[in-house]
Amino acid sequence: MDEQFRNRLSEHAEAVTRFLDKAISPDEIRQGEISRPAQLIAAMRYATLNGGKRLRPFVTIESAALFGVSEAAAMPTAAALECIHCYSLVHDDLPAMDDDDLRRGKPTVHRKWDEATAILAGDSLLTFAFDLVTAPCDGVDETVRCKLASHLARAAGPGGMAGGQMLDLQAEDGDPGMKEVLTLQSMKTGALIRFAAEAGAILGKASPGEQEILSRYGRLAGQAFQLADDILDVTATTEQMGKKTGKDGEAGKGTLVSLLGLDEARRRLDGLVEEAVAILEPFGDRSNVLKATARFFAGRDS
Ligand code: GRG
Repeated sequence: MDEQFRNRLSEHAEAVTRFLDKAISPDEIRQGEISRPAQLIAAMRYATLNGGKRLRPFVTIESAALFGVSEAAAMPTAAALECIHCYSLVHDDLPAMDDDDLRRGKPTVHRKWDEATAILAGDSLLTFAFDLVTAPCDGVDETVRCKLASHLARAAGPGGMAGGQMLDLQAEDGDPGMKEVLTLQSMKTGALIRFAAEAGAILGKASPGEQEILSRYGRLAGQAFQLADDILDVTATTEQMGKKTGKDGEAGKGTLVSLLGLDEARRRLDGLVEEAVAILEPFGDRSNVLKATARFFAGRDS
């Protein structure tokens, strides 16, 4: 992978971490808050500041940059998205869901503290995300913030990620086919990644046509990300991924790898990346980073 791309990824990731470190702090009481319980804040910090790759915020910051929006103006939305992603991981790891002991190579939140703390940390990250996205921010007017909040809610809620998780749990008892697997994946993992790209266009007040391009790119990038994850689940080690692998097979989960086989899944992944790159062509070289991001999603090894 191109060194310039990796540097850019780590620069944005560090900026997101600095922003979250400040925003989710025991002393950073916001107007209207009464107090911030130490254990809850500690669990929220542990969930967000423990080494995530920050891929979704990266897509938001880079999509926004395509329309001339600064990193500072995109940051609250990017960080909000990361909060929702981290909440979903905390809740996904709970005994009632995937029952995992390891996340990002460290004990999961309910293992480090307890289930109640993990549930409340997840709830708080979800709620806090909407505080971040709607709070006044230089260069982002009220209409834009309202639109971002609405799109984020639809991506994370019953018709998006949470709904996808429900379908995923139900699929364990059934025998889902291609259509079912594609739908649940587009909701469970895809919706947040689609939002990551759409958010840049919303922040940049892009034309409806441009917004549609970013939305389609986000959909394809999300599919590529999930398909790479399914492939890694059967090809990578637990150490490499920082979480238990081989779980899909153990749970009897239908994935594109189990439905298509590894070779066909890899061919499909290449096709998704080609499509994602082609869709950005109207933006020319200005979209090179987003094109590289789609390739990175497909080629990642953790
Ligand atoms: C509990 C409402 C609720 C939703 C859970 C996203 C999700 C839905 C569950 C996670 C299950 C999972 C491992 C899905 C595969 C794709 C995925 C989200 C991988 C982790 O994302 P990365 O690689 O993680 O971006 P880091 O740690 O880098 O942030």
